[in-house]
Amino acid sequence: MLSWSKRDIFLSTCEQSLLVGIFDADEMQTNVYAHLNELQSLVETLGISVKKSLLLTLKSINPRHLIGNGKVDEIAQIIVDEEIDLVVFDNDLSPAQQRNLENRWEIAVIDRQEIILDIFATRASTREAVLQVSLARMKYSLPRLTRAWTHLSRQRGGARGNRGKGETQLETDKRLVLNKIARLKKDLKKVSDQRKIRRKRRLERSMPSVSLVGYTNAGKSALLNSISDSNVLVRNKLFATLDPTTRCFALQDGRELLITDTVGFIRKLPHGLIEAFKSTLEEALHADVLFHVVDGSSDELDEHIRVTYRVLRELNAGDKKQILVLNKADKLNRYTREELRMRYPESLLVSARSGEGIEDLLQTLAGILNDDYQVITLNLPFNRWDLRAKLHRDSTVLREKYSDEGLVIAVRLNNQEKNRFSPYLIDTDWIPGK
Ligand SMILES: Nc1nc2c(ncn2[C@@H]2O[C@H](COP(=O)(O)OP(=O)(O)OP(=O)(O)O)[C@@H](O)[C@H]2O)c(=O)[nH]1
Ligand SMILES: [Mg+2]
Repeated sequence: MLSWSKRDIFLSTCEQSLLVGIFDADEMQTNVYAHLNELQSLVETLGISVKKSLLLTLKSINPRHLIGNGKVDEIAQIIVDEEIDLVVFDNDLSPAQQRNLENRWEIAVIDRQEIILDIFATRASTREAVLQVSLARMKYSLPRLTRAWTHLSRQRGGARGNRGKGETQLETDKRLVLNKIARLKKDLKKVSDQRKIRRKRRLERSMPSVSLVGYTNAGKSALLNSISDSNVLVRNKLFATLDPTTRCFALQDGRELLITDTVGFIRKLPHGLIEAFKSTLEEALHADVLFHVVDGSSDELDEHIRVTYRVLRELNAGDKKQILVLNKADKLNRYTREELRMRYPESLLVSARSGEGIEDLLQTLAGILNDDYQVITLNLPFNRWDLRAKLHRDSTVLREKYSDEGLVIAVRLNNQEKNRFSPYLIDTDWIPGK
């Protein structure tokens, strides 16, 4: 087994891969193909082309190689005939199975988890994301590393002295990785403390906010662009977004909102990565409303929605107010549109590309926010000009006029903010905005 840095270099030289998917006989054939197609996009995202895909059913699990000896030989032949230099399994491989297959085929063998970890590693752009991905990779490599060393030390011949040396080497190596994990955790804590301060500042503002969540490649970043006209990275590559990116935009009535993009979810997201991104996602989930974005043109729509709900529940955000947004409407014909409307009556059909449905989406959002944010009127005394400045900075001020005692100001606030300003609240029929 190769060490991680050597593995990185090695993987970057791989050109032609063979994909292997294993399915139960009772699994739907279409699902299995969709999963393998998804694995193909993941592998291609890393710049490795897919020469061939194999679907296998297993009568029983062979603990040594996962697949039976006959299949191991058959694949060995394909590797030679097709000049394959990388085999990727859709199923998880144990560290031992991975090593045994690599020894047998003499090329790199990796699983879906490792592919996802690698994609995250290449996409991480902020310091926090880089640290989080490194930590997840270290944790993934620890058991593999340990067993690899045990295996190597045994290979060294088994003389007593040698074995002792092997064990020392293993211990040293383990300690190095554990030290690195401890250091990464410490660095991460520092970075996330800083983020908490920023979040607190943001929460002190009463500006409403919305977060885009959903399966990878659904079009969240494209939708953010379309809504905020910003330049967030949009790519036809999975996981183009790793760090939440926040923009500000205004509704038609002038109300300003924050909109945050998040990292896409995926089937079988390695657990270490869910952990890693929890903190980053949690911040986004503090939003007033979630746009749950799905690729409406995907055959795997139902599964994508299910995966996203599951992750949201894991993040304790299952009950959050959300709008199901079926994106890529420009790719749908009349019949599919009708069918989707019947299957998901609560959803909105939009296209980030053509702009279709975006106005409806923003109006629905405004409706939800109206329930949370109210227009209230305050009478601020002249000696509290600081409060006026705060309202102008952090909320939407609709109108102001001078009165005998001070300034009458109509402003949109949520309940929490409203309580803060309750001493100055006045009941008036002065209609704001007119
Ligand atoms: N036809 C069509 N394509 C779209 C639409 N919205 C996005 N796309 C394409 O879908 C692909 C993925 O879009 P992104 O916005 O990067 O998707 P994402 O949900 O942010 O993906 P991750 O960041 O990986 O989670 C890109 O090739 C977009 O151009 C749309 O409304 N119509
Ligand atoms: Mg994105």
